[in-house]
Amino acid sequence: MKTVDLRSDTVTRPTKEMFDAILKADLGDDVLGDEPTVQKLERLAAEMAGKEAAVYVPSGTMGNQIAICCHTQPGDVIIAEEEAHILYYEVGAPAILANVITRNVPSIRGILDPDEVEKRVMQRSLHTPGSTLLCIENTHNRAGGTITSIERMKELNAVARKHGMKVHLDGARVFNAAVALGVPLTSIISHVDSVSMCLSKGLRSPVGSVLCGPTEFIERARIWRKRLGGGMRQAGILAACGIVSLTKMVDRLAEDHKRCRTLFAALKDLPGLTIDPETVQTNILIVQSQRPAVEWVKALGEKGVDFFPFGEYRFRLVLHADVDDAQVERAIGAFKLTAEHFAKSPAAV
Ligand code: TLP
Repeated sequence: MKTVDLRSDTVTRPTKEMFDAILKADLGDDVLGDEPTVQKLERLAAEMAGKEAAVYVPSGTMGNQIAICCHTQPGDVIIAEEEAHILYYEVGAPAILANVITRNVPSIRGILDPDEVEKRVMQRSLHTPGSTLLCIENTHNRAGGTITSIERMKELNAVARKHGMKVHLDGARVFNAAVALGVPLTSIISHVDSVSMCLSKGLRSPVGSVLCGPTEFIERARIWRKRLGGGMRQAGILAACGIVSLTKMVDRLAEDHKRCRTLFAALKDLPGLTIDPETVQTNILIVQSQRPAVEWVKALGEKGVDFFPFGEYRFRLVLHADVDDAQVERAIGAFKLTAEHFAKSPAAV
């Protein structure tokens, strides 16, 4: 039986429509600037984001890091939530590529508090570096797919503006936020200067993200992409999938959110597990466990359900298009059996 793969929404396989689009794609050389399918994707992404321009990049990490490089000068300060992907999972790239220092903001459920942000703003002086960029992550991965509201985006933007800072949105899953809130994407993105949006998570593309922003910013981003080795030649093969992602895959994210709620309802009262209901907003469940998370991962893995630990007593379950209702039921069954088994055999102290 097929494994129920709840490790990440990055694991989705391209759809038949994507394979068909690949076969039909007009191709050129994107490094030479004549890739029609990449250009089509970039125009579409910019239009959907309500920004002047967009550049197609191989990954969300590259989109974020290029944005930081373009918005800052070496020695500047960037401010981000303390468990933001940019700080937590990009292997120290802001220090290495943009040569910036970071001020990390603790938060409740991944949602930045404007006052806490403002406390960490530094004015450039003979003695101190200047803060030039605020990074927001919406939805927030490590907090459990939590949404920063439009109102909060507006407030954060106001703090950044007040101090002459730009705002970059790690919008790897910003479509999940828009679908869950039932609002147009632009109502979230209009409060930031740049956004990186992933096509290869819930939107099912095999590869790629789009970085969107003002024309002049995107021209500099293209130079950074080349510098980092992210220039791709007949990238229309991949961009063709990206176009399917943006035109056909957005609305279906609601199904992942619904299945996430189903899983939450079944797991929340199991012995040995707790889930903060306030974090159940999109397609990610963060579960606290009394026993070490690795024990749950191992036990469930033996029953054909895969996921990652997200801390010593914390694990993450991610819903996506390649997990259907029947697989959710199988996962629930496996969790129930494991919880019963663990309840009968107390953890070694
Ligand atoms: N996140 C991955 C892992 O790196 C944790 C995942 O499985 O969720 N921003 C956010 C908020 C992300 O969650 C991710 C990927 C990225 C950026 C980076 O995207 P890629 O993997 O395309 O570089």
